This record gives sequence, C-alpha cells and structure tokens, in this order.
Amino acid sequence: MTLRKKLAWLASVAAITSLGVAGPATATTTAGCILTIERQIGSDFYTATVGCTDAATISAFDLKGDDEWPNPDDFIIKIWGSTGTVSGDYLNEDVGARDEIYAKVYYTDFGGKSRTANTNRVDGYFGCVIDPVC
Ligand SMILES: [Ca+2]
Ligand SMILES: [Ca+2]
Repeated sequence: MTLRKKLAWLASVAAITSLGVAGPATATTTAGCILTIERQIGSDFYTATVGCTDAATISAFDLKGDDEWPNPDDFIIKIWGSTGTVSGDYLNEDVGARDEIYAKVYYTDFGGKSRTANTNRVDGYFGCVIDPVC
C-alpha cells in the first residue's frame, strides 16, 4: 500500500468511525405559544385561548390579523389573561375572504422574566353576520 493509498484508507476509516459514533440528533425543546379559537355553540362568538410552554403567568394577548406585505397586520383586540370571548365580526379581518388570526402573548416565564411571543396562526372564515363569505 502506497502512502497515498494508506492515507485514503485512513480517511475512509475515520469517516466511517465518525459516522458510527455520531448519535441521533439531539432534540431541542423550543418554547412556544399556541392559540386556539373555538366557536361558542349557537352564536357568532368565539373563545380565544393562548398557552405557552414556558409561561408561569400570562398577563394578556393581542389578537392580530395576518396580512401579506405591504399591508401591516391588523390589531383586533387585547384580551387580559389567557382566555376571552370575541365576536366573529372582530375576527373577520378580511371581509369577503379567509381570515388569518394569530396572537402576540405577554407573559412571565418561570424565571420571572417578562416575555412576548407570537403564536401559531388560526385560519378561518369568521363574522358570518356581516360577511357572506364565512
Ligand atoms: Ca389577513
Ligand atoms: Ca373574512
């Protein structure tokens, strides 16, 4: 075996060895906040609730309507605490089209730090009273 071949062989062994000792990808826990919006039976009102994995207390959240650039996102309403009732008309941020709702959550984490985080987006057709597309 020439020196060049030995080096190539060593390199391939090293590559195989490093593959062999490489463990599975470590799972990283990402703190996050989730928004749910549920229709109250027999009405056009909805219960909006947020929860965050790293929140000790949730002081408030802003419901917002996601809009594409260049339009800024719509501010809908501020709700104190982690849950509240909202009219479907408020959630109807795009009249005649689908609505894209998310929340900006204000909370304190388990270390006592004040934090804000955006939630997932809940898409739907809200506001059947004034919007024929719902
Ligand atoms: Ca929108
Ligand atoms: Ca709409």
